[in-house]
Amino acid sequence: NRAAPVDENENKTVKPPCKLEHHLSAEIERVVTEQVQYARMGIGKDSWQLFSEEGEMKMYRREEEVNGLVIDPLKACHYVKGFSAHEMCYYFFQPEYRYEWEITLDTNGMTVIEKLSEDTLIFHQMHKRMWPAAQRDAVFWSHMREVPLDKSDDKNVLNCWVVVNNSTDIDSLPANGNGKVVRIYMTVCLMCQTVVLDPKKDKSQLTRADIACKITYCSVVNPGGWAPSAALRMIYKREYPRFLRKFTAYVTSKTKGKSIMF
Ligand code: 16C
Repeated sequence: NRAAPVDENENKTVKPPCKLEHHLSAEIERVVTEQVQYARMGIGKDSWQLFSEEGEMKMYRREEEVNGLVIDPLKACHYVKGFSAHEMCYYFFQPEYRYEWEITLDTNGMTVIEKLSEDTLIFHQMHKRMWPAAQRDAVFWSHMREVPLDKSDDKNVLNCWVVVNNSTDIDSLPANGNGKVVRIYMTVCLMCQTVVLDPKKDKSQLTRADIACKITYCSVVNPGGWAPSAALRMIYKREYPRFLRKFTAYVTSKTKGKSIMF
């Protein structure tokens, strides 16, 4: 005589097989939409200053400060043959690869705090100290998804993937909790498009020689507390190019000889 099982999803607007919502769903939807729009704008007519150029890789910044702290927004564009948008985003998102390419992490500096869904994780990261500033840490959600193509996309673009990393607060890890480590606040967006180099070929015939990845990486990092402006600008001018050069070489080596993950 037991009562019929209660359908917990009965009154939810989103029902299986759609993804169930979690407490960050609405924020993620809003930030991802904004970030994709912003990445799609490219360099446009805004006043971006080119600060680094190495072959196809170009990096731009705008000098900005908030309460005396350097937060210079960055936009980087790159184009690399031989791997897909999904592959580039996959290696950037998945935690098991992070120590192999992320050089700003302190020893054992990365922890997955929570898995909200297959495509959304919450990370805590402890970064290397940049003397004489205090050590920094970050808590952020990271979300990966395929983005529908847009009419502004080139006609040789096959698909588009994005990873957005955005700072968030969690009660168990309060900012500046131990008085030594300062919390940084960031919004990072890696948007990638798979470009088909031979339009005559069907998708099933494509090899690594027939594809390229068009990359847009945007970031704004607020140092959260005092850090010497000149040194910080010198460091990011060196570290962002190093990151994108090293990370794309890493994706090339990880995907070599494997079937393409579209
Ligand atoms: O997007 C990237 N990585 C993602 C996965 O880890 C994620 C993390 C972004 C955080 C980047 C800020 C880390 C600053 C830590 C302090 C600097 C240590 C320098 C050590 C040098 C060996 O989205 C790739 C990120 C590539 C970052 C390039 C460096 C940017 C410096 C920005 C300065 C921030 C303020 C630091 C104040 C002391």
